[in-house]
Order: sequence, then structure tokens, then C-alpha cells
Amino acid sequence: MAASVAEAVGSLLAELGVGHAFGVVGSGNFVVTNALRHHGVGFVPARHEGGAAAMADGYSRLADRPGVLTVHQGCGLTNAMTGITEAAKSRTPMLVVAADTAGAAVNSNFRIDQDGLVSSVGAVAERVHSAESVVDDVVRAYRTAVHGRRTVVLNLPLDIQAAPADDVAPPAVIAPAPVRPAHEAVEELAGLLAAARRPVFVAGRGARTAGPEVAAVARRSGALLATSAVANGLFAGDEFDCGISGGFASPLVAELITEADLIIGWGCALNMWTMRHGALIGPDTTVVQVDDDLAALGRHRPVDLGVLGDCRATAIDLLAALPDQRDGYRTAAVSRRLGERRWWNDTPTDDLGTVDRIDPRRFSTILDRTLPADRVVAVDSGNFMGYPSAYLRVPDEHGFCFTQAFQSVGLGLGSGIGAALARPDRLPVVATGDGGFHMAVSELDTAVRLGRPMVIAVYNDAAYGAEVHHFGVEADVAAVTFPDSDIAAIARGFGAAGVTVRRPEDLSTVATWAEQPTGVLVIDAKIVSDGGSWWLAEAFRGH
Ligand SMILES: Cc1ncc(C[n+]2csc(CCOP(=O)(O)OP(=O)(O)O)c2C)c(N)n1
Ligand SMILES: [Mg+2]
Repeated sequence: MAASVAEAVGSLLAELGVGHAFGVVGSGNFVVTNALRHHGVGFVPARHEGGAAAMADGYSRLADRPGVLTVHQGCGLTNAMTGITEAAKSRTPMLVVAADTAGAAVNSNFRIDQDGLVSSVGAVAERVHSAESVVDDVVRAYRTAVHGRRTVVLNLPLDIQAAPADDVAPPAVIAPAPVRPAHEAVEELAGLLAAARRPVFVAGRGARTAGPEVAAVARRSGALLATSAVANGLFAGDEFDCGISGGFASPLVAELITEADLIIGWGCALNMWTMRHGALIGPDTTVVQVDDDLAALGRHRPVDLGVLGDCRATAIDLLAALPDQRDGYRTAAVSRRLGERRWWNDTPTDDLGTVDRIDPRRFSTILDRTLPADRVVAVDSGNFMGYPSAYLRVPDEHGFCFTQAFQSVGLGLGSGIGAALARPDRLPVVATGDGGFHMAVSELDTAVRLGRPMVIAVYNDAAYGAEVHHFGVEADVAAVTFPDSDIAAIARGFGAAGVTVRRPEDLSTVATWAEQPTGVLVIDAKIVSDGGSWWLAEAFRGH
């Protein structure tokens, strides 16, 4: 017999199959968190709810189960709101178990309108209403999160939590069938593909589970393959993989995409980031979007054909409808050009490095070849972010964690810790600016406490570089520049190893560490200012 509703909630979530939990425990979420733990759900105690929220988000993106964030009522939830907003905007299937004040506790210090707060950022507010409805309430929240792909905040009022509950078990929860595309839509798309000479596929988050099928259609129809940033790695190893489409694309890849006569977005919004505000779409290019969400079709740009369908189901149907194999864009010449200049790493750029500051591109190129390829890369936000995104190669779609839907600085370290728990077989590599590092620094304690190998690469320009470059050196940038901080020393204070990199040869310490990775390695890369990274100029056009 479960003794209380709080315990029932923990056991129900565990039985439904949630993965890992993260949080900061206070009196309001103590019992439910322990119930999760006692029913086999691992729990990472974080140092700040903001970090914990990013951990649950990062975990949920890369694991095959939803992650859980558990927070104290009121201030525990407000501290977590930025990470919850990122998750909600990214449609991360994740559960937030939030204690809430009792309905009658109108004068509680912790009282806020939790439903209103979370709804305002696009998360779904759910609630355990009573001991009698606890199973229904928890199952509804779980299904909305997992099958509806939403970030759900399940509020647990303290009085309801304490109520006695019967022994509970969840009913069978069966996933809905994928949306099958209309036959006519598949025929239409097959016709467009058969007529295309230079088709390019851009796969997004919605195609992350359809990689082999979409790639098979590309091979049959002669299409090049690219992804949005969040689906980075999906086609790694394919001869005609172009990597990330959009601001991070190499000059060659941008050129190839721009010359496409047909672009198909697979589970991809084709938004301003992925399409460079439309600059990657030629004037005569036909644009198609495949998505299982009606609201996504044509949301960011006009499309010539919108196909309502699950990516995998659509690719399978399309393969059956396509005539014989065509070379299309998959020519020997394109293969050779991609072989030479597919990545920024292979694209010559000036070395801006000085005696005491390293060029971020040089740093990223060396880091890429120094660290093991079996990695999961998590990227914070800022001017620097194009370097790790474009230069640190990832093995597949489970190797990249990109939390940019809210464009918040400070989520990289937390999401990297979550990603590390989702992929314990891989080396987690967190890339962050000095601003994002200092914002999230309390979770360095959590990273060290995990006791696992992890690399935190800090692109340290002693500035909120994005803002410096946005306003220009002519502006008064005193509010966004800082005295240099010794991040390697800070790291050592937390129990991590810290190295300072000023020149390429300083990375030899990283190479030594990488031979036998143990514990957390923080790299304080003193980078030279790049005058505003290549992708940033692009990004600011959208604001
Ligand atoms: C939470 C939050 N606060 C402020 C901003 C505005 N902002 C965008 S980039 C940036 C600077 C980040 O600095 P750093 O992490 O050092 O990266 P850099 O731009 O220097 O590469 C700031 C403050 C933001 N996006 N998110
Ligand atoms: Mg900076």
C-alpha cells in the first residue's frame, strides 16, 4: 500500500517508465523525489533548479525515456523557469514534478499562480487533484508529455500529497500510431522528386527517429542530406551528408543548398536559422515540408507542398512510390567537393591567434581531433556557439544537445550533464562562453560529483561577446566586458582539472588527458576576438 499521494506519484511515474530525475529537494518535493528513487529512478541533486531543469531537458532530448525535474513549490519552480521555457519551446517530452501550496494556504510565502506561470511559457500545467484521481492525473500528464511531445508541469499541492492513497498501478499506456500521409500527397511528392535534378533534404527534430528511411529516399532520388542544428549528426557518415544547414554551414554546403531545385524539410521547421532567413532557398526552388503536426506546415515560410505525415511513415511510402534510382545531385563531382570542403574544419581561414590568445577556429579544430570521436556535445549560447557546433564532429543524432529555442545563455552545462546521463557510453563535451560558464558555475559541483569524465571547453573572451559585437567597438561596451577571470583556477576549486589554453601547443595537456579521461576537465581557452563570428552577423538580421 502506497502510504500517501506523493509516494503514489513517484511509484506511478517510475512504473510508466520515466528515465532519470534531477532537481533541488525541499520539504515540498522530498517525499515524491524519494519515491522516485526508491522505485529505481536515478536522481541527480543539482545546486540550482535552473541547472536541474537544463539537465532534465538535455537528458530527455537524448534518452529514449522522458526525464523528470523535481522542484520545491514557489521559488523552486521560479528558479527553474528558464530551463522549463527552453524545454517547452523545444517540445521536449519531459515532466516537471512541482510541489504546490495547498489550496487553503492563501498566505503561504511560497504561494504563486503556478498554473499561470508555466502556461505563460508554453509548458502544460497539470495537477494531481485528489487521492482518488491520482492515477488518471499522472497518466494524463505522462501521455501529454510523451505522446503529445510537451513539457508538462505536474503540480502537487501539499495537502493532496499528504492524503493517504491506495496501492496504485498505471493502466497500459500505448503510444499512438504514427500519422500516415495521404496517398495523393505521397504521389505528388514522388512526382516532384522524380523531376528534380538537385534535391536537398533538410531533416529536423521530427526526423531524428527516421534517419535510415529518409536516407534511403535520398539515395533513391539522388538527394543531398542536411539537418537543422538540433538534428545534427543524423546522417553522419553518408557520402552526401552536408552537416548542419543554416548559419553554421560551411561555404561549400551553403552553396550546394542554394543551388538546389527542390528542398524537402523532414520534420523541420525550415526557420530563419536553418534557411539563413531564406537566403539558402534559390528563387526557383520548390519547397516541401513533411510534418506530423498540421500547425508546423508553412509556419515559417511558404511551402509549395505540405505533407501531413510522420517522417518515417512518409519516407517508407515514398520509397515504394518512387521510380528507379537516380543520381540527381549525387554526382562524382559533388562527392569530391564534399570530400574536400564539407566541414568548416577543412575550410581555410585566417589564423587570428596572438602570442597569448588563440583563434577560436584553431582551438576548435585541434579540440575536435584531440577528443575521442565517441562524444556528446552540448552547446551554450553566445557569439562563440558556431565554433563547437560547426567544428566538433558528432557521431550521430545522439551526439549533440542544442538548447537554443529560448536563446538563453547558461543552459549548456546543465544540458551537458543531462546528456551525459542519457549517453553514459560517450564523452560529454560542454562548450560554453565565459558568460554562460559563470552563469551556470554552481553545476560544476554537480559535474564533479558525478565522478565521470567530462570536458568543459570555455571560449573565454572575457566579455559578453555577442553583445560587444552587436553594438560594436564604437559603443560604450563597459557593461559587457570583464577583467579576465582565471577559469582554470575556479575549476580546480570545484575539484575539476583546469587547463589554460593560449596557444595551439597548450592543447597538448588536453591530448594527455584524453588518453585516459578521468574526472572533469575544464579548458579555459583564452580566445582572440573574432570581430563577431560569421554566423552572428546573420543571426542579428532576425532581431
Ligand atoms: C539568460 C540570458 N541573458 C542575457 C542574454 C543576452 N546575451 C546573449 S549572448 C550574451 C553573452 C554571452 O556571453 P558568453 O557566454 O561569454 O558568450 P560570448 O558571446 O562571449 O561568446 C548575452 C548576455 C541571453 N541570451 N540570455
Ligand atoms: Mg564571452
